[in-house]
Amino acid sequence: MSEEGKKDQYSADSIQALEGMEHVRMRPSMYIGDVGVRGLHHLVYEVVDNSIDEALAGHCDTIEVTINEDNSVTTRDNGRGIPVEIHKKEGVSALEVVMTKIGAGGKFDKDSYKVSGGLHGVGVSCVNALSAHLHAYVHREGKVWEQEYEKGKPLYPVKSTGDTDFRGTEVTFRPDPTIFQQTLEYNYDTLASRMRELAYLNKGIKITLTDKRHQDEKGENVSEVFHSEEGLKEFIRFLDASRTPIIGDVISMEGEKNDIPVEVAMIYNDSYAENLHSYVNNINTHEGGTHLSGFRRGLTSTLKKYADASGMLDKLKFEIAGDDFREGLTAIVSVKVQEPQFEGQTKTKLGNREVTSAVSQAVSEMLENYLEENPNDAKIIVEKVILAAQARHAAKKAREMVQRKSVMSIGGLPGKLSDCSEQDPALCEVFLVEGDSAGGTAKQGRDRNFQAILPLRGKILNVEKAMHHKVFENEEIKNIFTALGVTIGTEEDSKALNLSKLRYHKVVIMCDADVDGSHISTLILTFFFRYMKELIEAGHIYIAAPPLYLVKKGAKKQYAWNDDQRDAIVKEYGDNAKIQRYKGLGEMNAEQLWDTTMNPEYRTMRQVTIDSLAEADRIFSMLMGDEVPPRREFIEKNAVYANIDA
Ligand code: 0RA
Repeated sequence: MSEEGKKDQYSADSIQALEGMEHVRMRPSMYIGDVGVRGLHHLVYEVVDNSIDEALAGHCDTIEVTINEDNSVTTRDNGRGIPVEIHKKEGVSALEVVMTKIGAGGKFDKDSYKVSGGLHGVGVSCVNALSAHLHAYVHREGKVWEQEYEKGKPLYPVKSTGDTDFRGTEVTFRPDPTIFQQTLEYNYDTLASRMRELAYLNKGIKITLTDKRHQDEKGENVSEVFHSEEGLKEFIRFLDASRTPIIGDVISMEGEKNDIPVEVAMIYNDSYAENLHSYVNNINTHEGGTHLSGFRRGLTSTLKKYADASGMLDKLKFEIAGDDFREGLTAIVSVKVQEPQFEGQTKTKLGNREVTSAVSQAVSEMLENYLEENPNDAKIIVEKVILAAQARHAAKKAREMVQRKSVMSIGGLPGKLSDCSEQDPALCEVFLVEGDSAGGTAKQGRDRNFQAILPLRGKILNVEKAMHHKVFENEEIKNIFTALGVTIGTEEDSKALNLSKLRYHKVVIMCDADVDGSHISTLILTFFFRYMKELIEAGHIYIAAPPLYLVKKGAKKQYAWNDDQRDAIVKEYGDNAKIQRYKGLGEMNAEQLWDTTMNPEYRTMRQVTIDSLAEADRIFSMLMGDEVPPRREFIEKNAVYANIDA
């Protein structure tokens, strides 16, 4: 029977009775989030998290991850090795129990220090259940032990196959194509960015990532080693590589408060962006939570106390707000919590109350020491805070202007917006189009029932370098806010977006397919990332993909989106095929633009997603910052033109 058939037969009750492994195969998203690209990569993280757990317990310092030619993945560590003796209760090897019992997770020894890793902490059995084939090797006490599985079912009992001097666990798994129907292809950069993050979060561990699918000029496999001796301190330097620090070095601390291991690192730079990244048991808590509140509380109270005592605030006519202490701040908070409670929409918000005061105390102690020992830096920080407070006052006025406008109905919509007639936002799309002329073509080409057009004039403001009030005063940005119907929370401590009045569920950035166009796309994306991140996270932002070429011969014509496609069409048409290179949207007429780029039946749009907030932050600051060399390198590495779709 097909998997689909099974799904229909089982009722809710009988699902409960199902064996755990079968349930994982029937409802994979419950365990790994989804069965798309993310879920596929999650399998690797799940196994690696087990190796990291071994390292945290002090038994492992080397992890190797290899993407094999067939897109199977091998992970290898020098931990204790999964236990192999006969499990008393189950009557089979512990290795088999770890690999085939959901929730066993292998964590039998409750006494040892261990915290749950993995986004859902589901363990390697889950990876096994979702793999067409998995081969486990354990090197332990001089012997090699092996077992293989298909879709989680053992092919033979655990057997010893030889002697070894090595100690550790090796797992090779090939994801099941019947589960991962969207794609089976691993993305090197996605894995690299997670391995790098893990290396910074767990200093001292050496993580090697190798891609056997690709070789460099010398014929060697693409490979990188991630290893950090200084941990979060180096992570901050990496994140802020394109920003200019205003204090001597990264401020950091590491310690335990109320039995909770806390690590914090921070620096102030000359930008206006607040970059806080928080982790619980190595999981990026996108939605923050109690640890982040603790960080904010510790930072605010300590700096406020220092500033008050310094007398520098005496002439200030208004109160300093929490936000003011975080302008130009890049910080990472990482805690390890035994039984984390995850809340929020994406279950990435820490709920454990006791963590707030632990982090707050840690941050206060760290900062008090630093300010005392570095009076020059202390003065620079307080001056920055005062400037931020003054700018915030100006920004608040500008923001209120935008709000007032967006509350108004049709009359308040920007004059340049050509709206659609459909009223249901879920069915509506808005195209943000570079330039008035392309805007005109799009306006003629669109389906006015559900597609709206908002032309943007030339280069939009680089928000990476602008102060907040300048951003809210900018005409194009005001137009985007009012057209989308999005408002910003007015609470001082929460600038969360209100998406309930979002007027279009698809917001499409449509720019020329050249370097200038991609620069403008990146500027618009930077704006969304810094000021409307929720819109990206909710999957509302898309990038249109106009074709690069039109190939014609006689009455025949076809579009091409890259050089390979173009060459294939030319080959098909034979001699005398005429190639037209589109330099911009403006060269297409309305019908062509509709056919290739706007018609939902034929277009290919790319949805903008964020794999790693830390990585996205670093890339945006680099692309939009002052330093040219890293930007050039990024653009060259990412070939034809720079795209951010990760
Ligand atoms: C169960 C118990 C112990 C370790 C592990 C599982 C373990 C799992 C994985 C997965 C990849 N690498 C791993 N390394 C270890 C504790 C071991 C003991 O008490 O000896």
